[in-house]
Amino acid sequence: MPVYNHAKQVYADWGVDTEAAIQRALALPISIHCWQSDDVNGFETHDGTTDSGGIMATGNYPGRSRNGDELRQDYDRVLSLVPGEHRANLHAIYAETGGKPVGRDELELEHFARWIDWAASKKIKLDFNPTYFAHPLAASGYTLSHADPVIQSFWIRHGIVCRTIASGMAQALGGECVINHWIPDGGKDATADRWSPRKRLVEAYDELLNESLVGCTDAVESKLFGLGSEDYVVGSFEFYLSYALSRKVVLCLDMGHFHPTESIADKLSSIMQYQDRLLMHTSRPMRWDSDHVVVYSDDLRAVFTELQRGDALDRAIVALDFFDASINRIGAYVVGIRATRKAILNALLDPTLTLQKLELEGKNAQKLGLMEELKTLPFGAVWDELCSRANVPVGKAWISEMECYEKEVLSSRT
Ligand SMILES: [Mn+2]
Repeated sequence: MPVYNHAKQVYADWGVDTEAAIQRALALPISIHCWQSDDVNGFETHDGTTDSGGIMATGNYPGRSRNGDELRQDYDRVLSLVPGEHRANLHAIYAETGGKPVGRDELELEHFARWIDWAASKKIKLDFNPTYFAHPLAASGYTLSHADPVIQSFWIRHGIVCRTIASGMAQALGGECVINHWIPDGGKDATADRWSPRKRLVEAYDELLNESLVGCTDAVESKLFGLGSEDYVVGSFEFYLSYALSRKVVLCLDMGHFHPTESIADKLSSIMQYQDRLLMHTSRPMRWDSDHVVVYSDDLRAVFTELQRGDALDRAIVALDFFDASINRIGAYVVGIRATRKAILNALLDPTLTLQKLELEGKNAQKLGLMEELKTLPFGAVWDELCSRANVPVGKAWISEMECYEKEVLSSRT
């Protein structure tokens, strides 16, 4: 392609190999969350509560998936529109129990048999998440840190069965299954005891993570605040940073779980001095943890550029976490996944050594100048080439495919 050949030459003049960048960008797995397809509803028969533990998908655009078959149908279409290596990320509430109510603390691998069969047929791996929210026993706002040992132990048992399921998924599909633990626990206002819940949370995790399971990679995810936990979140950043370091589990950073002006990118070179791996949830907060669809923003580029500059891309586990119920959900997926892959490619095209050398030599105007020029290099041509090689639509061509799918499939879901 002449446009790509020109771009390849332009980057070569900067000392950047576009061929190597395309190959590496395609190979880095992105774990696609299942919950954008159905607005975090899940397949359980709820007994009364729709409380979702401080997260909320707003909007009522038609066409959300209503069962496993529809969700997998959505996955299939999405996977045909996005380039590169992918994984599928499930929550426990996406168990398929054949209509039989099964307690969260009684879930078994067999309830995910259809997911495993599907993943095997697609040659993709599964990741997993316990669902510590949207449940009557989470209605108080506390789960693993609950003061009532009966409720706390229910959630510990849920964590344990989920780890067993994750290990089973890993063994069935090969490789590892990353299981991410996020809890909504916290207080709305003027919390008088911020100590006891955190002490109980340490004890709960120590119990549920006690056993080492084949293929099960545990991660823990912090948060700043949630709906109903504005004043106090038990699992804060400091809590989990310390927990992950002392217990040797993976830390998860969600781009929506920090102060709006806080740079997640700047944390990476600190945390990764001590942590081998890091789970990144790409999300887009708008004024708060709003979980907007990820776009190709400065924040997203900064995260992946920072990982590349530290030669740490291979130590990052990349997963998506957003949900917008107000737009076509296939479109939401494709925009977020392609934006994340673009940011990975952009990072791999960074002339890191050149920039770092100028900085070391004190040539900071030259460095700033190059960084500005970098912004208008023909990145789009390299991105199009990546899509073309992955046999997915180039440029905006995916939009008409989304529209076809809406007409043929989504419009009949009423
Ligand atoms: Mn997250």
